[in-house]
Amino acid sequence: MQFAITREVSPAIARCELTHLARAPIELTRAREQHAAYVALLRDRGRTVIELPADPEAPDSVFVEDAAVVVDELAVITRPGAASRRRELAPIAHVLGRFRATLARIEAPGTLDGGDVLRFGREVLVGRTPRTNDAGVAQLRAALAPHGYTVRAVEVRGCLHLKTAVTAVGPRALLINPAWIDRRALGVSPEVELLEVDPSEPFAANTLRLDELVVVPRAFEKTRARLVARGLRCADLPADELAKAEGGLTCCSLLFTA
Ligand code: CIR
Repeated sequence: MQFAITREVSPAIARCELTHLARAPIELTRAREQHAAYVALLRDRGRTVIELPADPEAPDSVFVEDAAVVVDELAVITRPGAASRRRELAPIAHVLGRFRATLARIEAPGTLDGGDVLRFGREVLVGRTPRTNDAGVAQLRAALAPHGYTVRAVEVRGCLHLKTAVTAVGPRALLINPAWIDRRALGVSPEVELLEVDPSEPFAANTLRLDELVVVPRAFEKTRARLVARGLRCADLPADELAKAEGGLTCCSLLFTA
């Protein structure tokens, strides 16, 4: 079965961490409506959704992706780079413990945000960002390498996470914002197709791939048109309210099979 862990938007979302964006008022009701549409799409696409209740003490807890890296063989509970986010881990670890016999953990001094981890087949790219350090990358490698994954650090500049700058839109295709990530630094094999966002839509690189469907934030029509022209099946979702908290589409779920 295919599962998705999500978490309701915290009433404290206005106190979220921000790195590259100026603080703008976030409408809680609107954020919750958009999040509900996201959860509904996951259900439509056959995911069994495990929705955790909101945590009023954890402003960013809707962004569950950052708390864990889940592969078929095990789950790795992260240690987020922002100390305010570490209380988010326990409930996620509790749920994942029902599905994976092994839960590895990133330990101090390591830091790692799940948003910095892009799995592409057996290749795992990890963004080196203010949230993810070398010790975090090394610990993730130690946890995944015995299962046949290659873990490689990638430099990212100008955005929060690796997946703000690049996501997979097909089994051999990545969508990138070349302003935030260097094509060559990605180091993927030459047969991997690299598509680019429309330059007027820098945040469009964070798409959510559900089977063959590529979900794009509704505001990014031009990038979506590029993907459609390339023959990809696309859908959109309203995502602008949580985007003010520097969150994208991948951030709001942890997807895995069991
Ligand atoms: C943060 O700065 O941690 C949150 N405001 C946004 C996290 C977004 N998560 C993600 O990109 N995976």
